[in-house]
Amino acid sequence: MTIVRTFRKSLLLVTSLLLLGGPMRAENTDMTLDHSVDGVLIEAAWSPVAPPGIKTSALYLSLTNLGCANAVLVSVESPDFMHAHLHKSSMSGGMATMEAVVQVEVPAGKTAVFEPGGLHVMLMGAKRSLGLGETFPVTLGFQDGRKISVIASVTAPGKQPDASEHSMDGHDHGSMHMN
Ligand SMILES: [Cu+2]
Repeated sequence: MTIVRTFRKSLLLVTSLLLLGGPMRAENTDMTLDHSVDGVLIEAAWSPVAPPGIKTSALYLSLTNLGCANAVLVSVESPDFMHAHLHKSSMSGGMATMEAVVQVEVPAGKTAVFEPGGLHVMLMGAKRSLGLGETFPVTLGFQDGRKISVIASVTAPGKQPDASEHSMDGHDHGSMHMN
């Protein structure tokens, strides 16, 4: 990667994503959760339901870059939350920590997976309570100015839509990544 990184120190991390997936995925039939615009495919945007009264939640998804150049995710926003930030969780010495991430670079042909224990979008200041099964819009902003909007589903705690008993969440091609 040739991009010069200027935020090496401090808590801010510039993350170059390595890929958890193998070959590019087959076309997905789940129209309610997938969105492909300008060569970026967002799949399975999901957010575990927050406990009553809690206005902070996390958003997970997978982002596949179908284009020929790096896709660099720099912002996330939702009309249902005051703030949304890119974060990365990790374990160090048995302690879970979380850091802000300035941007997420996804090389051409690769998939970045946002999942519990790793990359996620921190959603803060919910403007309404979002119950199980509800959805909310999220817009992803890229360095080149592209904006991609997707609909995220509120799922049972810790559950990806894939793992849900909900029939509309019909991923059946084994796209979950096991650690
Ligand atoms: Cu976080």
